[in-house]
Amino acid sequence: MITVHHLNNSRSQRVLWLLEELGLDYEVVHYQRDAKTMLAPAALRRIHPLGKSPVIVDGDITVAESGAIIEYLVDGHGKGRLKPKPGTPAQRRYTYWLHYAEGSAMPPLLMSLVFSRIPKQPMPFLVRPIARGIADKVLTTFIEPQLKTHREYLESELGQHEWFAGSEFTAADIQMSFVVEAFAARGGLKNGEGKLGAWLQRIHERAAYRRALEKGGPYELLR
Ligand SMILES: N[C@@H](CCC(=O)N[C@@H](CS)C(=O)NCC(=O)O)C(=O)O
Repeated sequence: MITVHHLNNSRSQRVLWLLEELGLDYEVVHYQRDAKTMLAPAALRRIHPLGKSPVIVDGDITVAESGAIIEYLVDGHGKGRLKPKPGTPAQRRYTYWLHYAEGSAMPPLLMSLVFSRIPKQPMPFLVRPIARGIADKVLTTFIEPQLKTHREYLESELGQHEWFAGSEFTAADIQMSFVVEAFAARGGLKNGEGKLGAWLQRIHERAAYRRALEKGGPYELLR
C-alpha cells in the first residue's frame, strides 16, 4: 500500500491526483501548515529529513520530490499509462516539463510569494515603508518580468499542443498543474483565459482531479 504524506494546500495534491488517475490504492496521512509561518509541522521530518511535502512511502521505499515521485509511480505502477512512448518527441517534451515545473517555473513564483508578503510581516512602523519599497522594486524589476516571460512561453506552447507533452494527457500535465495553479493564484491568470486558462479548466473537469480534492481536503494556494 502506498502512503502519501500530504500537507494541506501543497504540491502533494498533484500526487493524490496522479494516484487517482492511475486508479491505485493508497492512504493519506494529513499534515497541517502552521497558520502563521505556513511551514510544515516537524512531524514530516520523521518521514524525510527535509520535512517537505510530498513524500510517499511504498513498502520499504521512501520517495521525496514531486518529479521523482511522479516518475516512480508512472514507471513502477503505471503499466505504460500517462507517459508517451520512449524515443518520441512527446517523450522528450514529457521529460522537459517534468523538470521545468520545479527547476524553472517555481523559483520566480515562490519569490513572488515571498516578496509580496514581506510588507505584511510584523516590523517597526518606520521600517515598513522601506521594506515595502525594496519588495516592490524587486517585484517589478526582477520577478514580474520573469513571470511574464514564463506565462507567454506556456501560452505559446499550449497553442501548439492540447496537453504539455503533445496530443495526449500525461503525468507532465499533473506536474505542471501546481505551476499553472500558482499563476492563477498570484500571476493574474483567470480560469478559462487563453490557452493556459482553458487547460486549467480542462484539468479541473477531470473526475480524478475532483476525487483527489476530496481526499486531500481544501486546496487554495497561497497568495
Ligand atoms: N521541489 C519540491 C518542493 C517541496 C516543497 O517545498 N513543498 C512545500 C509544499 S508546496 C512544503 O513542504 N512546504 C512546507 C515547508 O517548507 O515547511 C517538490 O516538488 O517536491
